Amino acid sequence: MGTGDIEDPPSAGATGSPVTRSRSRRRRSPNAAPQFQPSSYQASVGENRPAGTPVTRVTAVDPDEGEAGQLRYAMAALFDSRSDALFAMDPVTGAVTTAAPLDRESKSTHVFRVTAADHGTATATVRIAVEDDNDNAPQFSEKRYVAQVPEDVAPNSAVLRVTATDRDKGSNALVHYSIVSGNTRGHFYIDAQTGALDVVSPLDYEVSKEFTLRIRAQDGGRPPLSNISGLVTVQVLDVNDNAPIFVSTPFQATVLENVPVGYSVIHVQAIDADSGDNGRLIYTLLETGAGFPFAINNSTGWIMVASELDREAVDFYSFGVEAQDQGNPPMASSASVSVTVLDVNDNSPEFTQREYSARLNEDAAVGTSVLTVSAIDRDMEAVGGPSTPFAFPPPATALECLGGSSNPVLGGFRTL
Ligand SMILES: [Ca+2]
Ligand SMILES: [Ca+2]
Ligand SMILES: [Ca+2]
Ligand SMILES: [Ca+2]
Repeated sequence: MGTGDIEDPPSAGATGSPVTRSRSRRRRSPNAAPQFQPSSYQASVGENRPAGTPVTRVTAVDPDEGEAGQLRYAMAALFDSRSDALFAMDPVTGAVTTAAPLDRESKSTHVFRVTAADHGTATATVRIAVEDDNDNAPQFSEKRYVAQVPEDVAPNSAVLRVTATDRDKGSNALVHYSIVSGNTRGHFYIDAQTGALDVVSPLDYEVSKEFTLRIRAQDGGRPPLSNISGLVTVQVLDVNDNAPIFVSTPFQATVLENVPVGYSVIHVQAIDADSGDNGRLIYTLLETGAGFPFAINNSTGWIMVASELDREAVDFYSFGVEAQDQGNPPMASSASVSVTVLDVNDNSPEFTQREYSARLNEDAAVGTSVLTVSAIDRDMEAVGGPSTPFAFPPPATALECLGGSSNPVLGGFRTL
């Protein structure tokens, strides 16, 4: 390299003086085009590096003696013009550097045609691979995953699968899943590799109707990036797994025999822990024949008088009541009900004979028994039955009436 080299670059860089160059080359040796060695380059550089980061250097050899320094390098994107703004080439040294931070996830490979120009032009290709940085966290495929699971689902049944993708590469994009919160009773398990969510212990709609699980997706970068925005809502569906249960059994009631038809005697009630039709109860009476004097409101469980009662005919009823839910299949329970019919004074005493007659000597002594009459009262003593004394309606007569207290009542008469 002499002073001539220092003077030469302007003419080499400009296209305006080909004559001068030709003349000087001819003077030295036969012209030959430069050649790249090698003719193709592979390089790599990390993403996110600052502008000016060295990538590679290309070199062409100019057989023309002493003029290597006059080669001018240039590069142009081969397939995608976006590459041009991201790399720079030193026209003198052939050094390739970044011109801006790179993003592997937008473009992972850049290919250039490079040229070295002197009296001729050499070309080569440079393929630059962008190395991955772990600069992307995994992203879930859904904002919220929703699944519905019947409460009687078998353990280890699949619920759903969450998926998160990571735009990075290799282990930087390898996603592992875990449950962050919401799995309070440990009903759920997530496969760390696949994101498959399973039920692992029995659910009970009557205890928990819904679960909201927060899922973490974490990549395998160093350091790892994670995303805990994954939400899974598991809605538990009711199954008819509870039979109705009667409360405060056995049911016992009393009712006056003269209450009107429609009178409410007793309320029987069962509870069912299920929901909807699975807990909607229909009540029916059991062991009742035609003419049975009680009926039940199917939906409320109120037992009412359905026809007139008569304690003197039947004073005690014992029967069953059933509550059946409307699930599929339905479940039912039964209980016993007893009703005691209470007396009211609804019967008059009745003489056993319509007419009595007796013969009595006119000189009968005072106190002589004359006649015994008898009457029957079908009511109970407490409400005005047989204790009622016999008496003559006024005016008074010469006979005294002796009351009785058993049924039939015997009444005696004697002279006064
Ligand atoms: Ca990346
Ligand atoms: Ca990543
Ligand atoms: Ca039920
Ligand atoms: Ca249930």
